[in-house]
Amino acid sequence: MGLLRVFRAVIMGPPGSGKGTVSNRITDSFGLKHLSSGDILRANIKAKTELGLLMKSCIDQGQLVPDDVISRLILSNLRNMDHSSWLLDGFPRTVAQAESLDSMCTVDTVINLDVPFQTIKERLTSRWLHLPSGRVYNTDFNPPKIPGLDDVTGEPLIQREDDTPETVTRRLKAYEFQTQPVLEYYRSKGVLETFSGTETNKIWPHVHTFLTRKIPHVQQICGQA
Ligand code: G5P
Ligand code: MG
Repeated sequence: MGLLRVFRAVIMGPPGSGKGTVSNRITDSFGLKHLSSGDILRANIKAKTELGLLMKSCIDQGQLVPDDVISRLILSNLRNMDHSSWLLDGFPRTVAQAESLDSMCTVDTVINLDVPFQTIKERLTSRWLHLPSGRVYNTDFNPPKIPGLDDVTGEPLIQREDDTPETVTRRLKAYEFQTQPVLEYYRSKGVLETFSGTETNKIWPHVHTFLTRKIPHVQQICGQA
């Protein structure tokens, strides 16, 4: 089949649009490695690292953490995955972050989940999370088999401190003013693919079809190079 190049994708969308849920399905179906900036930050908070302690109040208040801190953290993680295909979730979230990612590598595709804000507000207050793996549940949409426990490990689930209604509103504002310009940035580079809807189960088949076409295509082009 010739040489296979790695495939690099970013998944974007407002808080609660389903980035984590769709990422889990993409990694299951296509074997990309999943790197979530929010999961990494929460792991640092849980482990009480210096970085985690510094960032906790920002995150709890629904504000973005500083660009230089998060860019350094994510880029150093990506350097360790140099030879793997990956899916980046939650980064970049500002144009400055997108530029720092560009200075290291070219992104093949940006999947943009376009979900109305009202739908999001309803979802986030019923979210439960398995912190070590990043698996997400929802008491209405995909409840765990046993309430409060992770399906795979049986370990306890937690609720995020930034999922209160006031903080969700602040996170949506940060998205509107700081992250939406990143969509323009990628649109102008011709790599943005938008999927609109109010239900992940309806959005997912379109993402799956798109990636099925896209991933072999990248590999084919490089096989010929
Ligand atoms: P995060 O962790 O990146 P957000 O705010 O971008 O957080 P979040 O909340 O993790 O995004 P998501 O991943 O888009 O949302 O969505 P999800 O978890 O899959 O789904 C949300 C809920 O809805 C779940 O309970 C799920 O089961 C349910 N659900 C999914 N689909 C459906 C459906 O069809 N129907 C229903 N009813 N339910 C559904 O970032 C957190 C913080 O970290 C900092 C910031 O402070 C940020 O606020 N941070 C950064 N700061 C600066 N720069 C960066 N790059 C940063 N990255 C993180
Ligand atoms: Mg998430």
